[in-house]
Amino acid sequence: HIKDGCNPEEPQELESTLGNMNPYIECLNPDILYHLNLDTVTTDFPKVFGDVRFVCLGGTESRMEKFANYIMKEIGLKMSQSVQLKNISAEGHRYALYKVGPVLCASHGIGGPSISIVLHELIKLVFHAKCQDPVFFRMGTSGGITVEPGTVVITSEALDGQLRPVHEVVVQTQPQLRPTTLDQDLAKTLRSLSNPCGDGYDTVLGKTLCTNDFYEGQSRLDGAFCDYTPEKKMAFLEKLSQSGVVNIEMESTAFASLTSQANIRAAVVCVTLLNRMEGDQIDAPPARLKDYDTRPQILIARYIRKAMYGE
Ligand code: R2B
Ligand code: URA
Repeated sequence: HIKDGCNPEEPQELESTLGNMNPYIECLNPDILYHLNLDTVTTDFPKVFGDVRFVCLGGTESRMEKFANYIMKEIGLKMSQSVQLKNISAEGHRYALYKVGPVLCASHGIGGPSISIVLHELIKLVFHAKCQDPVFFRMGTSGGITVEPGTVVITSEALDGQLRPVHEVVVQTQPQLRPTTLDQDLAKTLRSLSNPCGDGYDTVLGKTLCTNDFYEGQSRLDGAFCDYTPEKKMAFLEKLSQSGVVNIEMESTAFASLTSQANIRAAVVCVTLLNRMEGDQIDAPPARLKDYDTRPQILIARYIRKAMYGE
């Protein structure tokens, strides 16, 4: 459909597909995405980032660099031998950002505050670039509840430390409870791309508990402090299991609430490093942890290849 007054010879101006964006962004010239070391005057966002369709986040810089190299091969993108993938945000010294054709790969650090900062800036990035219906993924690690270590969990619902399906943001002293909606169709599609016989590990859909701490927040007995008993710890983990919680991590509520606020389809895919019913310390050998780390990446790469090439 061509709008009145448009010249069909000229490329159509695309609009951002995002919703509910901050109206004051339009007044910023430049808009400085401080932690990504980007700004809208020195970088032409629609030109550089306009083709982005998938935004993949993971905790560490090294995981995201590995994923960027892996997805480059998976989608058959070749870069000339002298050109290496470049961390676009290196000078910001906070997060890593790589662009591989339509796939943007970013690190998010640990916890809600860290992922929330990079998500504000990534959402503004795809907004300024006028990306069309970008899909966001978080690929991470987690502690499993009853499931075998190495199981891949696709989050059906993200719950906060009080088991509420919300992300609490304190704005001008007032706690705001933002819903942690995730795209259920996307989660099911991802699940359908697992291969229970061939993969050699399970991929399940289930609820994820998101905490603000790795130790007491996740009912561990191995933090610097602990004022509950082993029995209380187990009672809490049992309660989680009975509520349908399959894993525990630290970013899903912020990730789900920020993406859903902008009407962005999003999914959380985390591998479990241990079964919390059996212990607290992560003692799997490095080679096994490395293998676990690739599992969410493999599933997300299958999704991206299918979306790009139908295979
Ligand atoms: C999983 O692993 C990290 C803590 O070790 C944290 O970022 C998370 O969600
Ligand atoms: N990440 C977490 O947040 N918890 C775990 O137990 C393992 C990884």
